[in-house]
Amino acid sequence: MSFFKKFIDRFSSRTDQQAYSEGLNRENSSFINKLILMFEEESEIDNDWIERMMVILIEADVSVKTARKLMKNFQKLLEVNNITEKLYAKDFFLQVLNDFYGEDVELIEIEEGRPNVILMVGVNGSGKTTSSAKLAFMYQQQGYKVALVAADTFRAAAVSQLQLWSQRLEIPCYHGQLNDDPSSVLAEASKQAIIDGIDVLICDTAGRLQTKVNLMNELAKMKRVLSKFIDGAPDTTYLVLDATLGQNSLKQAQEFNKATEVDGIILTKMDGTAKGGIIFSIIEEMNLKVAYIGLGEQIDDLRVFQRDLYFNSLLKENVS
Ligand SMILES: Nc1nc2c(ncn2[C@@H]2O[C@H](COP(=O)(O)OP(=O)(O)O)[C@@H](O)[C@H]2O)c(=O)[nH]1
Ligand SMILES: [Mg+2]
Repeated sequence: MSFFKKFIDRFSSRTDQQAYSEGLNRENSSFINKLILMFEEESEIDNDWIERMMVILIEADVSVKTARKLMKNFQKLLEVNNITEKLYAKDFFLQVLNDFYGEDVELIEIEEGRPNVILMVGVNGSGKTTSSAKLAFMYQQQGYKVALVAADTFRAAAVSQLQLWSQRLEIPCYHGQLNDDPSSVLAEASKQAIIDGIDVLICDTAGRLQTKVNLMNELAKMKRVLSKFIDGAPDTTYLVLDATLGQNSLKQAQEFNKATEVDGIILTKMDGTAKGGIIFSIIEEMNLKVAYIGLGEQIDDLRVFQRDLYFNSLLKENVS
């Protein structure tokens, strides 16, 4: 058994709950710890406390508008339920977060008999290539035949990075030459995926910062080409965002969201931030939900976003 296989076996037994607990930042300064401490104070809720809660939320990248809304909903719920003590308020706060977030995003169902195409978009460094490999691993674990496409043709390293992952996972990696038109790489890959009987085709793209019109045209062309060879493709488009960039990642997200139809967010590097409130702003500002979160650099550190697990991890001291 190869080193990598052994390594995968070791990690793949981790539950989502464990991955969340290990991955989310729990240092003293973290959003999570501050929130937990707020509910441990043995006194009644007053305006000062509500304001401190607001500050914690805003510091954690929740936008001012969203933080206000959350706290307003929270106060209403406390009033209705006659709760005045901080010690008893935690579960109600959890309920407010859950209600505000709403249902989790629906993941695509893999259709048999054709390549189901996932398109990854987002700026350079956000974690597209790594998340493509992690998604490939996830689908492979479910028994699907998976292939990767290196449609980032602007950096030589981008292809080799994806090839390395595909070798480790022992799956095909379709690629072109440096500076090829990404759409032509996608066209060739689509044809090959059909020949190879691929179930899930994950397309890693470049994240060049460009003008809105160029970005829009490039993404539209990629989608057009995919749908030309595979009916209904891309089945889903994920926008990959780096959680450590906070409100800046929100600005990038808005650019992509305007440029093309995005179905969900992959929020990476949640292990590297003491924050996490960006999730609420993404919903409020863009009406998009988080499909997956990245909780580290290992192959199984991408997990389906589950609001219950996430919010519980925010407010419960020891979830592991
Ligand atoms: N800690 C951590 N690092 C990540 C995560 N996702 C990606 N990275 C790292 O972020 C860097 C950029 O990732 P990459 O996939 O190359 O980004 P791309 O330019 O969008 O393709 C790499 O060093 C990755 O290992 C994550 O969830 N957690
Ligand atoms: Mg990349």
